Amino acid sequence: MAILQEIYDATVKGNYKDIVELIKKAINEKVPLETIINDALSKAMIEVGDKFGAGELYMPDMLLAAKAMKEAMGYLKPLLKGSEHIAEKGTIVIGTVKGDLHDIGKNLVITMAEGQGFKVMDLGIDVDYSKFVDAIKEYKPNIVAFSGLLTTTLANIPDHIKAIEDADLRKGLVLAVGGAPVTRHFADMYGIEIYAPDASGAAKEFVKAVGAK
Ligand code: B1M
Repeated sequence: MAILQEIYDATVKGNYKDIVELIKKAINEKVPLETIINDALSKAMIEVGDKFGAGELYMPDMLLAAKAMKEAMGYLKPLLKGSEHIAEKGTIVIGTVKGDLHDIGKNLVITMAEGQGFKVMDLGIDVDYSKFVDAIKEYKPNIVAFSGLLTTTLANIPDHIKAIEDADLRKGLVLAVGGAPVTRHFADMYGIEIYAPDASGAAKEFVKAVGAK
């Protein structure tokens, strides 16, 4: 579909000024919102990452692409929110792991989870272990979700879990993890109940975990 290619190209080029108009055009052409996110925006970010990894794009390019993605998500978020009549399914505490500043995927997970009726407490990026512990005490969530994009800082996951265990808060809590380098195997290694490769998959797993429909 030509419009999806246009959105893809605009994201790769970091053309944040035109991105919303292109998305409006796609919506007019009846392209489903999830197709716009998964097949154009997210795939474009993968290409940006690959080109960065190969030395064909630089940090400012990656920042511009992220800005385009954020503009796009800012417009799409209200449209993705579910009906206000959805019953509240539970509470999720989410954050990007310590040392990691990536938040676009996490924010997408939040949007999808809210769309499914969850109350989501967003702790932001580079979240210290103690912040998760404090948030669990304060909000008493059903699920605690970690987002991580860097292989290096995902190595902090066991310390995040240890902090929760040391505070005697692990029992009854469902843990979730996701992010580009994360796999089911990684989640299993640390006894993390939920792994999902993308935001809609994560929202579905959250619903299953609280036993709701
Ligand atoms: Co960075 N970065 N980055 N970056 N960046 C990656 C991740 C990288 C793969 C690029 C590359 O080199 N090929 C690489 C990591 C390599 C690795 O460790 N494996 C990398 C690097 C190296 C870095 C720096 C170290 C670069 C440097 O300084 N030399 C630096 C790190 C800074 C830090 O965090 N301390 C850095 C910085 C940045 C920017 C600030 C420029 C920017 C982030 C802006 C922001 O987030 N506000 C940025 C970007 C944009 C990227 C890429 C290009 C795109 C990430 C993105 O937003 N994707 C990325 C390349 C890539 O991932 N292939 C890259 C779109 C988003 C929708 O996808 O976040 O994967 P994603 O989320 C998905 C799923 O993963 C899942 O759902 C989402 C989709 O539905 N998901 C979950 C995410 N969280 C979940 C939680 C769940 C479930 C699912 O809970 C259960």
